[in-house]
Amino acid sequence: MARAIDLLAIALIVFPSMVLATEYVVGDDEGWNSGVDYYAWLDGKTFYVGDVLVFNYNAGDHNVIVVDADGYDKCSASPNWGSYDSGNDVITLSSPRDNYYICQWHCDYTDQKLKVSVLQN
Ligand SMILES: [Cu+2]
Repeated sequence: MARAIDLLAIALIVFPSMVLATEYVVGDDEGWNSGVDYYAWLDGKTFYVGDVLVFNYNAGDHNVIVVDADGYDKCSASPNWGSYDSGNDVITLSSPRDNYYICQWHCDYTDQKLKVSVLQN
């Protein structure tokens, strides 16, 4: 019986992150591009630690820079906490906090930026 309870406890700890992790394609079919309404895309979504964001775009046309709240507000790529430019960038949401992503070329002019708040699961 004790062993069964141990296994249940382990399952409850492990399953949320391993089995229930969700992969989100940012912008769905529209991808990571200028002119996409990312506020609308975020609507109704809740993100948890372990979930994955996929940024799809034509490499060379855009990029993904991880910034802080200030960089997000000002469309500034400084501080740069990570940058991606493959056109198929896969980012795991690894901790419960707010994450900020901008395209350094189109953040200002077309609002190509994304704030993802991540909850502990
Ligand atoms: Cu762009």
